[in-house]
Amino acid sequence: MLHFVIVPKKQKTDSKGIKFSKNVVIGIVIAVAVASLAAYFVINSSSNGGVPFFTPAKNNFIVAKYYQDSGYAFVSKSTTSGKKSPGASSVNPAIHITLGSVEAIHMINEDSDSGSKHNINIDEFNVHSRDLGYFESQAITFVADKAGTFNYYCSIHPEMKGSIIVE
Ligand SMILES: [Cu+2]
Repeated sequence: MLHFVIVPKKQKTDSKGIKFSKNVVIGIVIAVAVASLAAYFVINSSSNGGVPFFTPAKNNFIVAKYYQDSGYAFVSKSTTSGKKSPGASSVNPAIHITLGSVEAIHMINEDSDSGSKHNINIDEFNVHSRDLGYFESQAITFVADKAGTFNYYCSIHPEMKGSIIVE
């Protein structure tokens, strides 16, 4: 991205005009370049549909685990207060999302027991994480622009899957 500043000759002779010193002009050129670069990255930070968004995303934390008795599973990491019960309700939880909202899926692999890698995918929203090793995490932001019930899943372990309900 190049920015050319053309200073007309008139301006130099016009004593009423605002004169900028060379350093100020260079400063403005740099500021404009930085601002356009920042805008470029903000607009390109959208992950599905190329729709730019500027609102903070709602966070959804999900953890990949392995249980001796039940095998591989996604577990929700609720940020709301309440009892920490590792009951069946928190395994492969249904994620409820408001239509049109900006959502961030934070996936964390806390599977130290099997040592397997895990990933998370939501095909309809073009969400595909890397294969994450133990204690690796990845956050993926998307716009929930379709209503309905969709699956999130780990492509390595078919039993790791749950519903995303957008309404
Ligand atoms: Cu997995």
